[in-house]
Amino acid sequence: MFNIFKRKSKEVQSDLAKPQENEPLVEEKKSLFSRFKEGLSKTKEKLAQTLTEVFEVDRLITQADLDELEERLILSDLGVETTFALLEPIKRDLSLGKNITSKELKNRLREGLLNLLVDPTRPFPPQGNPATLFFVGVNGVGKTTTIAKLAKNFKDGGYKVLMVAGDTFRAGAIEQLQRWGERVGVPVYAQKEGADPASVIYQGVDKAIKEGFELVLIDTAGRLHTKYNLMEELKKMARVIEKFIPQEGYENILVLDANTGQNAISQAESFFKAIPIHSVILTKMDGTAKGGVAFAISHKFKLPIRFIGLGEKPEDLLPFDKESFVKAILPE
Ligand SMILES: Nc1nc2c(ncn2[C@@H]2O[C@H](COP(=O)(O)OP(=O)(O)OP(=O)(O)O)[C@@H](O)[C@H]2O)c(=O)[nH]1
Ligand SMILES: [Mg+2]
Repeated sequence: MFNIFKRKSKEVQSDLAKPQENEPLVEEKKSLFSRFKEGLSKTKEKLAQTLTEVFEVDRLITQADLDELEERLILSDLGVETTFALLEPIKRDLSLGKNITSKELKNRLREGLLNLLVDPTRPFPPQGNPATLFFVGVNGVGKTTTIAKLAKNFKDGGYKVLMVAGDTFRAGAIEQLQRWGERVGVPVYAQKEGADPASVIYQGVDKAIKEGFELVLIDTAGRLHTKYNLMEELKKMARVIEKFIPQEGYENILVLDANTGQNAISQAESFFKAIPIHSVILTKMDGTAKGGVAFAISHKFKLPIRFIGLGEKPEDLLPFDKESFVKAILPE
């Protein structure tokens, strides 16, 4: 089990104000790297196609190489803005007449890619009683599955966990969460379909406080980020949490499906406008070649990526580790 899921004693918890405490251990990094490598093979293939031509033999690179690389990185879901940010210093050096070999370019790209990924500034889970995680995102991105996976892992790590069925909109959503609850052995607070989600959250968090739950995971209905009313509803739900839990105690997590590539950017933009977003979970990284979107999201919105989903089972949710991630998707 990963360190991040293990319950810390109260003394350690208060010592744990530093986010570095969440850093994976050395042996965890090794295991993350091999899981990432396996799960991210499609993204790697796509990037490899982009990069091998430049890296195949060690030689001096030219302006034309960089132009070609730029075009390909943009297409590999890094997007325009992020690609420019990545290549700008390299282009500048080349235009100043510096010699850059393809080996050096590879090292600089690795460094540059690492720098695009923003480090968390807050510990995880957040320092709340209960620590409260609020999951938002468009339809079908994997919110409910991700909550269940986290519930299982944190429960196994010794936390007292409650899931709250804040999706009262989609038919079958409450039952879906309840089924997961039974499967992973974590209780679910739910009301009836059609109930006001803000009131479900109110009651759910209230129950968690009264009954000493340490971690609350709140599910919400998938919503099209372009629908005004749905985003207003989300604001109301977020305000309920703000009332109960101090700022350092909750985290609003945007769940994004990596398959959506650059569309994930416009989703993030809309959710960001509605409520504060503290971090991102990228799901379905297993089936896609678009994993490069991780760089675009993290860089553009200055958001840390907390976990990535590499499959449908609870053990397929992995803590994000940027060194392992970059190493796994770059050609050797
Ligand atoms: N391959 C793969 N499938 C995933 C992953 N995460 C979720 N899924 C699948 O994606 C589908 C949708 O997942 P849900 O958790 O229901 O998504 P949701 O965001 O809650 O959907 P709505 O509540 O309808 O908005 C399910 O079939 C999940 O099994 C992942 O990391 N990899
Ligand atoms: Mg759902």
